[in-house]
Amino acid sequence: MGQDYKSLRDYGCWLNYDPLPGNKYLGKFKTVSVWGAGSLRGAIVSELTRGLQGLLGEAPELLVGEEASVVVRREEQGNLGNPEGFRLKVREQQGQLRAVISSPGERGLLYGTFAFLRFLQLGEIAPGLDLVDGPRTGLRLINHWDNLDGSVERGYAGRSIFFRDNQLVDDLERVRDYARLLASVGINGVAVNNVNVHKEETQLIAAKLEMAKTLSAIFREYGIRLYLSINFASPLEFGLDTADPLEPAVQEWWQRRTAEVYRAIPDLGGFLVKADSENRPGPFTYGRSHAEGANMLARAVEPFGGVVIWRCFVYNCQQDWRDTQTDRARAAYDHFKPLDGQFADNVILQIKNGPMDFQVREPVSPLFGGLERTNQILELQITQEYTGQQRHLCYLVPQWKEILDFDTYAKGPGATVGKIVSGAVFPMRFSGLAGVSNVGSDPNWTGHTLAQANLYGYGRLAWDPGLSAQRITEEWAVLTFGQEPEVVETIGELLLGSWEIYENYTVPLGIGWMCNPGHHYGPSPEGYEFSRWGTYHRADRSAIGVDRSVKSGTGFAGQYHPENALRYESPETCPEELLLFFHRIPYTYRLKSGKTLIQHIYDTHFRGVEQVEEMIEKWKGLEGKIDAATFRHVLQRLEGQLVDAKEWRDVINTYFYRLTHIPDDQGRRIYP
Ligand code: GCV
Repeated sequence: MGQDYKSLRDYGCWLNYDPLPGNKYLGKFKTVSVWGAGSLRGAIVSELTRGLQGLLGEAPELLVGEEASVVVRREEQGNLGNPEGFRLKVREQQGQLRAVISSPGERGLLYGTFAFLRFLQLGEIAPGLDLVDGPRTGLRLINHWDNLDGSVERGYAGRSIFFRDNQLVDDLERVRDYARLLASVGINGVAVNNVNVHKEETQLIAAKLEMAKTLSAIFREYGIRLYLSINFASPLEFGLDTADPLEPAVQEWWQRRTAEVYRAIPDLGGFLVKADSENRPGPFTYGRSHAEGANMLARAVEPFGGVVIWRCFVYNCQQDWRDTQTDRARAAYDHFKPLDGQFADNVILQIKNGPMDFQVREPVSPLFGGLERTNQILELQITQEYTGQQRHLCYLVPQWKEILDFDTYAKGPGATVGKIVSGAVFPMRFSGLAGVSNVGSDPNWTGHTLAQANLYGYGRLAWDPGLSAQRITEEWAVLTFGQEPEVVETIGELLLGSWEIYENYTVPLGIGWMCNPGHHYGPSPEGYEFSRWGTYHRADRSAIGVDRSVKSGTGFAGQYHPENALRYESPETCPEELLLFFHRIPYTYRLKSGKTLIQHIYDTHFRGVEQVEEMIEKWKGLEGKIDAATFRHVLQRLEGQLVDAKEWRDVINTYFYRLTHIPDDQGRRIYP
């Protein structure tokens, strides 16, 4: 593909800087000066130039003095403290607006610059504005599952933007554009290679280190640190006969290799590790604990200020479906809770939001609130593996908000996940979020243009988990499509309703996993029922669901603090959207709505399809009001979504009808 696509609107995402209509800022902000921004000066100056030129029609003049109408300057003083935070002050002086963006750190200046341009587009720059803002979290990371051959595991937007044929792509300019997008929402770290690290990828810390170095230099221009996923058993690939973390030769090997890596990339964030997980090697092979494994690596990166990010996605992926005692949901907590307090202080546990694997609905992982003495970050999946693969519109910010707002009761009421990952509940050296990237080489980055909102929303929530879904959505819609209220409102409605709609026509009440094995697209009610992955719903003709209560089930509910444990323990108090996650329920059970369980399943599936039809009508109302190519592209995706939603509806309804022989009380069409 040539470079032409770069001029496409959708390539610009939320940084297109279209001219502001009827502009109250016209003739303002014609001069800028930038002080003390160090290595980020280039990015800041270029952003202000691009932004102001685009929005106000005139490139600002760069001044050296402090007389400019936009001043960006380093300021040690003040109430900020956080070098990633900033203060944005706007005054009126002799009829002229003057904006001062200050921060004790270079990154803070960059984030303040992006915020200034954002507020301009939202119309919120006004005399008297005095805003102090800063990230609530320290680590705001993106994880790529990109392989060196250019494929992307669970990627739905083309090929890798970094790698091709085991080399870097030719177009590194695109990586720079990507770094800019990420920095605009405050991302400060990127792991560029897949957590499933194979032979070729291992070379990123050896023969192919130069590739990592090149990428790190580009990201550095935007204040983003590079992280590398590593294979725990790497020493085996370099001639050692063991990867035992307690073996001195292994420790030395890692120390030497790590020193080499840091010689090339002195500000490398650190290593990301998937160990003893889905057939990846780990310390269990040597009878060692995960603390022993992680701490060995932590000692290697420690002299360089690096961290080890250790994933908690550890479970038995060779389970026998006949075994009803083992419960995958329990696994992460059972493995890691006993190790709380044993990890080095530069080890960070990365915990998926739920106990299973990014299903459309899961309870929050009980490790949040369970781990009190361990650095931890929340892993979210921006790429829509189980949520429509960027062919369906499924805006995940409302889901992430529910997760972040979930009260763990770890220290009485108020210990939400958002506060835990902000380091506000337990003292932690490191905290934050990691999101699995939804980006690829497609011209619009994310396959579905509206999936850009998930990337934007992830960044904004990682910056401040307290932001509302409403606010984030409105920001994204204005920045991407302009201020026209009807457009902003319609897009907001479409996005904010889409997760629930997706849930309606796919899997009900927290049951999960009714998708096709392997690629995970489309319905297959028993696709994961007799497999090794620990993913069972155990539907028979009278009931469905897994009893995870303490009293009569697997005991998973007991992994939560008592307030939640008690709520989940009984079907009467369990939140209904999670009913089948925690309980085995007869189809004739009456939900709070008065409907039977089976009728609820039928109704939500019929309703879900109608809702997709309504989305299409709403979208059609935008014709002529937004970019024509974007309009057509999204319409096409929505039409495809409708076809697939009908497939989901019919397969799921038929499956349950055939099992139960209970007819739909509305007499709608179900295939016998
Ligand atoms: C990177 C799920 C996905 C895998 C992924 C894994 C993980 O199982 O299907 O593709 O592997 O999660 O998070 O490690």
